[in-house]
Amino acid sequence: MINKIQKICSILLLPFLLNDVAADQTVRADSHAPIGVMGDHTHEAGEFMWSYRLMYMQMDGNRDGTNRLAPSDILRPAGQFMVTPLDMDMTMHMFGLMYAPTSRWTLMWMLPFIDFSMDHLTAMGVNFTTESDGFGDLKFTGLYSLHKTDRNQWILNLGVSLPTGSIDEQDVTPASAPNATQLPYPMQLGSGTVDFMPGITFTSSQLSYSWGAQLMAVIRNGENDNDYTLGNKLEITTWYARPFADRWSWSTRLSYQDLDNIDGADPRLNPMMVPTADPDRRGGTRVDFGFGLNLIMPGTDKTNRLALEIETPVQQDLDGPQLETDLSITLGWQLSY
Ligand SMILES: [Cu+2]
Repeated sequence: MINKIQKICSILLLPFLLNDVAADQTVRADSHAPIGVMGDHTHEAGEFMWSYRLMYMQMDGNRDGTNRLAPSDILRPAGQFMVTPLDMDMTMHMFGLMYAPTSRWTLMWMLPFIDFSMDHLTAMGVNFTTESDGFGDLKFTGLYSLHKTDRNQWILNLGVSLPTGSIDEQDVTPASAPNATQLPYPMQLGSGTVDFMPGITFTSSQLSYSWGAQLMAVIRNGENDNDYTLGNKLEITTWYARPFADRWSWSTRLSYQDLDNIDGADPRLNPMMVPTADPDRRGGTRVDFGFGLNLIMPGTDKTNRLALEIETPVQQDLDGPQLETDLSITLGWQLSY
């Protein structure tokens, strides 16, 4: 028993015991942004990086503007809908590959596998759940190192998202059989359009801390096969990180997101039935606060990183009724060589 405790303690303390070993190591845990940020760094020419992120997002309860709504505010007779969503869970597995053909250019591919589950309540008092899962949109980004010194770097992010994710997810629960129905917009896995993702990233590494900022847009092009276009998105984020115990760093982050409503409409969805089927109830703004940890794992010639980030909204203003976001957790692993 004591042996076991000793073993567990030594594993937990390993990063601290290895301080001396890490002292001559040049790679800092905070040389990568908090794990929720994408495209924050470039690689040396010829370098590869594989990554995997497990992202979990929890949405619980509805809002209109900044006010919270009870289901009875949304459902008839007080409200105008036959059905309301109650909560939604999203689990996403994000697979990534980075490769730098030159010191100026780093290429990045990302493919998500998404799993949605949404609970509902009807005006008649019946609960039901809808689910969808599958691969989302494949994203390809060219990261151009505009300016790099020992301390600072400016990166131009030139991304494109390809419509590999399904926009024809249907409700296949026994309750809906045999007439499968089209699931509403937030249960679909892709945008159905080719989207541009331009952005700019700045990072600065000082002796005892680092910080960075990123501005990123998602610009949709044309209309998808189901006669609609998801809203454009603007994201601004800034973070501050501090190394501790050499192989570790902690971070705080603030991000702002502005999402537009949907243009057009899927003719199979009835916007009078449930708020999630209304293209004009998808937009809004949100401010998130995040806390993260980065770790460079000891004992390997490859750079092996683990990271965790937890984010929670501090403000959200939604075109509702719309589900509010409550929590998101990102766990990531990165291996470069
Ligand atoms: Cu990388």
